[in-house]
Amino acid sequence: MNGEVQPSPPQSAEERFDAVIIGAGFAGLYALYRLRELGFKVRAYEKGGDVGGVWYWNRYPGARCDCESYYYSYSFSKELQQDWCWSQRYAEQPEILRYLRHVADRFDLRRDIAFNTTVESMFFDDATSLWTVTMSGGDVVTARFVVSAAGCISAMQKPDYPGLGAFEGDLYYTAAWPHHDVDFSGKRVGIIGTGASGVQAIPIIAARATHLTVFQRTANFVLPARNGPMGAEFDAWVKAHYDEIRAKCMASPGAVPFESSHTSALEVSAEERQAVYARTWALGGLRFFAETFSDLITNAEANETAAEFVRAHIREVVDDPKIAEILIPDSHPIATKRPPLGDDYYATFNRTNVTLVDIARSPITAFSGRTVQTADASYELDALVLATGFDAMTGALLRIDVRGSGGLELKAKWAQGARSYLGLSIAGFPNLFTITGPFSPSVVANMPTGVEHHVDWIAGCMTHMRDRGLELIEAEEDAEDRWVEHSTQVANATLYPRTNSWYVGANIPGKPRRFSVYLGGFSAYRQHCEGVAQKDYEGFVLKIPPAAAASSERESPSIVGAALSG
Ligand code: N01
Repeated sequence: MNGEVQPSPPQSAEERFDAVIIGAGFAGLYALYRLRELGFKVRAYEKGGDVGGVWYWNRYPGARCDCESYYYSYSFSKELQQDWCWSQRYAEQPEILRYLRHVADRFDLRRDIAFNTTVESMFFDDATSLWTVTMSGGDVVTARFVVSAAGCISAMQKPDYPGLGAFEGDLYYTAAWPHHDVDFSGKRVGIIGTGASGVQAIPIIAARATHLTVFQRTANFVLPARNGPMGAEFDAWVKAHYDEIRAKCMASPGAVPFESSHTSALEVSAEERQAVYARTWALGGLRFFAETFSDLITNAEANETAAEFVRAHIREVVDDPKIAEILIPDSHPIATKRPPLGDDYYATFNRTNVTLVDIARSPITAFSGRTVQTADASYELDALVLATGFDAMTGALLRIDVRGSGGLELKAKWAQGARSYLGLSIAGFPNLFTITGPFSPSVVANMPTGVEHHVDWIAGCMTHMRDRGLELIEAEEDAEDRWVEHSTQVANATLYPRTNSWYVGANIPGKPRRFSVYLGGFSAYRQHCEGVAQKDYEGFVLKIPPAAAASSERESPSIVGAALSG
């Protein structure tokens, strides 16, 4: 059952669905489960040979979650959460993939997923209010709704190095890692990229390879994960307290069961501050931000106190002061680039078989044979690993030819940057829902929790429409403008937008700079979405089918749910 290539369901030409789901990762699987449970006819299309999404593709050495698995997991089935046992606090990629395969089998989801199938284009027909969706291989289906579960950090970005093709050694991308074991023993390996993926891979590859050369463009603040076995006692405690844990996630800004701090880093003494940082540093993970001080992301001076704590740690751990200085981040406030979690990351640079190359100072200029040439040196390598990131937030959807009402191209709509109402819907693209889309809390909230919330909201909306005979929903342009404006104001009150990061699209040449994550907090966002639904989908237009509308004597074609529900 867990083979790489799964059989796809048989398909007749132009089959009609209530909803097509793009992707079968965390989001797509839950969307399929929930919508099917509500009686909708649904099919998911998945590019990969199995379920898993990013956890299917990102199987590089050391790949693991940077949230603890007991809350980076589904909550929709109490039986599932009681039955499943995580072996580690931060599960490794193979275990997360096993979990998602288990979910697919347990809820019999595979029969409605077409694997090895990429959605290539989708066109909305104004006359019928249906989407026509075309797949790689030429299959075409129609659907009332399309639910994009294509992911926020899933569209791999290949660096635009001219001449990379001239490298004759083995080339690997962390985000498209081979499905067989890669043996680095006896090899001279290079790695470009020191974001979350590189930081996880570097200590593991260093321990296996003859030599590892790390090409670093920007030094990152790396926090300790403090991974360890889950342990029977902790597992039992979690399972006895799951309701509280999930409730805490729902009520928290980051959808995580942390205790949010309400204290400024500047209102306590230096000693007290140091003690708070040391306590959360010892606990590990992203508690270093959530449970320390409330203004680390809004006040540059407060932020600097946390940054200095990490810099001191780097100086302490790294033996060679010159190497430590290259590793010390000074280009951005801490946390304005997603801080990677890594155990043993800095200590890895004390190994005699690891070389750190500062390519900000001496950029890579050429590749030839087995040589990577920088401005002032050359490096002989048998293999090169690219951990160079993703076209985040918009890349996955923009790689599909999406055309909405009146033939509007999504590429044109987002030419100056993403726009969305609530991260759930895009004006001009009726009946298209995006799970954790731009301007939702998406990547700053614990993903499975965010995904479940979005899917439940979408499922509620689709049920509302079905119950009232409504066949079209579209975000109003005004509502979208106001939401983007509000989200941008919230973001601009923080330090995030100033940093060149994938959050603002700065890693993609030519991408319009836009910070498109809602930073008002998951809990507040959730309440806002519920309010919108309760006010009969405020900010959306919901319509009966055009044919029914034509025969109706109603004055306004823009019939919101309230008008029909009475
Ligand atoms: O990608 P990144 P990632 N020449 O964009 C460098 C999530 N994630 O795959 O900073 C040289 O963060 C780039 O340098 P710079 C997580 O949210 C989660 O590591 O642009 N270098 C940077 O060092 C994460 O934040 C987990 O100067 C180039 C690196 O490549 C997100 O995915 C695990 C370059 C890219 O870092 C992305 O992480 C892994 C070039 N041309 C990832 N282009 C979990 O644990 C790029 N770089 C859940």
